[in-house]
Amino acid sequence: MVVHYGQVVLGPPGSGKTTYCKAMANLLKGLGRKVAIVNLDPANDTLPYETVADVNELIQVNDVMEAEGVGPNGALVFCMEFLEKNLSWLIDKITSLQGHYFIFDFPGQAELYAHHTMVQKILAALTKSDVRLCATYLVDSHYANDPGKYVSAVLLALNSMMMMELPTVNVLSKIDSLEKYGKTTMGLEFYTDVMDLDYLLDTMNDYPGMRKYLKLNKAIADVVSDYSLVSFIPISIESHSTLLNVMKAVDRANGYVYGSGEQSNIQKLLSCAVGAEWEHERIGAARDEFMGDEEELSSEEELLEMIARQNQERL
Ligand SMILES: Nc1nc2c(ncn2[C@@H]2O[C@H](COP(=O)(O)OP(=O)(O)OP(=O)(O)O)[C@@H](O)[C@H]2O)c(=O)[nH]1
Ligand SMILES: [Mg+2]
Repeated sequence: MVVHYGQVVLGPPGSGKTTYCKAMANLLKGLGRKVAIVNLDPANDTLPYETVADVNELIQVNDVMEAEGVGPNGALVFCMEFLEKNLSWLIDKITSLQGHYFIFDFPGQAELYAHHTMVQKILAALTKSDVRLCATYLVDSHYANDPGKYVSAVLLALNSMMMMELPTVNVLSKIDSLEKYGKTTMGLEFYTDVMDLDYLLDTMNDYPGMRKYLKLNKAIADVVSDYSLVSFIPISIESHSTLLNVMKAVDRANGYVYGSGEQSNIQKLLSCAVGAEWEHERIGAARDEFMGDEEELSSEEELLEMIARQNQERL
């Protein structure tokens, strides 16, 4: 059976999933990959990208609302259940394409993931059909401006990792607008590396209404710290360097770096495989570009050209 590679893009409503799908697809296409986007969010009526499959071809939220007399959320759940029952539609579309890298745009509603199992079943069916997947879980970086929201967003990311049972790359999205909401209490790496959350809890007393939830937040923070699984890569769709960091992490997580034959340079392959990268490489671009740091930018254009050249040579 032919092996396919791809990523499923998850995260709360408005976290930037659809925008990321388009930006990541454009970046990968620029680097010479054959990219196919699949929209599995029935609520996405106008799409900014071209798809090879769109769940709206199978079922539409408005039709369900009318026929079943339910609201938009009920209709969304119905649509995803319908998709789960008609998975051959999706699998046929995927397996009919050769040599494509897939990006799946998913809905954000938490109840689909917390109270239902259809998304897990859809992902399990794709995995069974030899689609090697990584989940890219997006969290809006403006949560970093509010300790309570940040702690709950980290918990949601952890929950997604546990529920989806896929290798996951967590992403702090819209890092370019982080400081629009005011200076964060800690430096960027505190939020990307999910450092000692007790420091954040101490600052919660300064937020009106948060004091009474301190015990709850402490319990949540302890769960997150005990698992010690969540960390984030900061991105902005305006910055190729930050998207490249996510690409590298996802390529490692879903095995693309080992199986695609794209990385012709053995040194690059090894460094990608063992995760050897400096702290500056991972979050430095975001910090330098968007957090007012004055260090010089690395030449992202040169890097992009080098990868594109490698792909050209391989073809
Ligand atoms: N400043 C900034 N805005 C962004 C970025 N990425 C996405 N956005 C904006 O965030 C808003 C939500 O983006 P979407 O891509 O629709 O988010 P989504 O997660 O697909 O939303 P739902 O499908 O409703 O769950 C849009 O206004 C985007 O333009 C980014 O990197 N920087
Ligand atoms: Mg969307």
